[in-house]
Amino acid sequence: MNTSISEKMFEMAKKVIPGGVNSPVRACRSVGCDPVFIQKAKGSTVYDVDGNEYVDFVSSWGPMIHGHAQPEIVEAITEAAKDGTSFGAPTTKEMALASMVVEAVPSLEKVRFVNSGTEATMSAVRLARGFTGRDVIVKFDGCYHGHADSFLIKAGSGVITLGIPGSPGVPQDIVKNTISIPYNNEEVLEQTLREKGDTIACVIVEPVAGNMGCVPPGATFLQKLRDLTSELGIVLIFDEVITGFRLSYGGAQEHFGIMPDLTCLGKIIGGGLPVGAYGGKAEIMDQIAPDGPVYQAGTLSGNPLAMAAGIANLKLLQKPDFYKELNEKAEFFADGLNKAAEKAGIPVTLNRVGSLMTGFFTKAKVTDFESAMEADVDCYGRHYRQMLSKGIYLAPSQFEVLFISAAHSIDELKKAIEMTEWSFKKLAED
Ligand code: KE4
Repeated sequence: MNTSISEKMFEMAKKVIPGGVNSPVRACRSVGCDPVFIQKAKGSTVYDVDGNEYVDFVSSWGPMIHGHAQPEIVEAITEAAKDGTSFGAPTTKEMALASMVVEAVPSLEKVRFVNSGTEATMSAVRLARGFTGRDVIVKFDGCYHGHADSFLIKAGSGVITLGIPGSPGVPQDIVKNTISIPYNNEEVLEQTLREKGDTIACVIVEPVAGNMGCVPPGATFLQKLRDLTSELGIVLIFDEVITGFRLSYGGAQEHFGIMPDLTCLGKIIGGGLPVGAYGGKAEIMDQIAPDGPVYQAGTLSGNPLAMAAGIANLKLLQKPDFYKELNEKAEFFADGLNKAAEKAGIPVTLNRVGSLMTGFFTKAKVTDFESAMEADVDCYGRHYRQMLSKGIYLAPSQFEVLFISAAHSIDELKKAIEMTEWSFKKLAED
């Protein structure tokens, strides 16, 4: 596969952008190759600057649930742009999308739009601290909530992918207020919350972890978390930046039937444009300025183009049987991956929830950060490079998830399964 133009672009980009990328995981450091530069995308296919095409399973890290350049979404953005791109004033579009989000997500009474998942989570944590008057936050090892200072303690995604120790640049004063404990460990959870409960403002959790690879919650984990935080007056924040509108139209909280106090959203609600959101009970949300004293703001928050994309995106999600069909495709694909691993005789643990999945190169069960770290990342790197050479575009990290979109056809999934069989066979032979 000729990637000479990508190679040239990457050398040029590195002269003006740190690492040549605007987000670290895109640099493909952990999979032992340089990134290809994407020229364009349509449906489930992405095309690089050398004209190579790939079946896309990254989906821009989650937003592209309908595939790329979806006609109704492109139309909505184009039409909105003709009326101006930003006013810094209230618009009917942000009220319309807010109403759709509040109606869709069971625990939401009010929602505030921001420009990224990180802004959503950092604002939700500030709100929880302001509402409770407490400083300490609890997160889980391997979970990633964006790059705000408070979260860069044993964080997932690019932090574990690049093996960055600790949290350089984050003052000890911040670090001391973040407690990170093992995901799915109810004993440590109860001990921590009971010991420090009256200092803890919130627990923030990915209801399905997607940043140490896909790690589902244990059968009683989320209920235990809900019961303890309710008993101790701790704000429970579901970080649904990945799971929101992905696991169901009401997100993970609808899927599992567990209601948090605050919810963070991103990715899908922007339809590929920069949007984040946080919301929850009016009693808490009314503490946000201008109604309350907790300050949060943003020049481009509720941007009309992004709102138009979000509205079009959510309308498409309301199609009858959308999630049933999406999850059936995902189940078909996961079965194919499992069969490929069995056939090749290589150890792969596949974790899947709905259309989110990760194949860990380990024979152990993967239930938390520690067990995820047992995966053979070099093996993943070889698999990644082999699949890329065959036109299959996977996440450039063992600790990210693979997304199935509505645009994936069964034939494309069959092709990807065949390429997986070929790649696994090569891994077994080498
Ligand atoms: P952003 O600030 O990147 O929009 O969202 C941060 C965030 C918050 N919460 C969860 C659960 C997330 O997964 C993310 C961002 N996800 C990563 C990939 N897993 C974004 C990809 C990247 O960093 O380039």
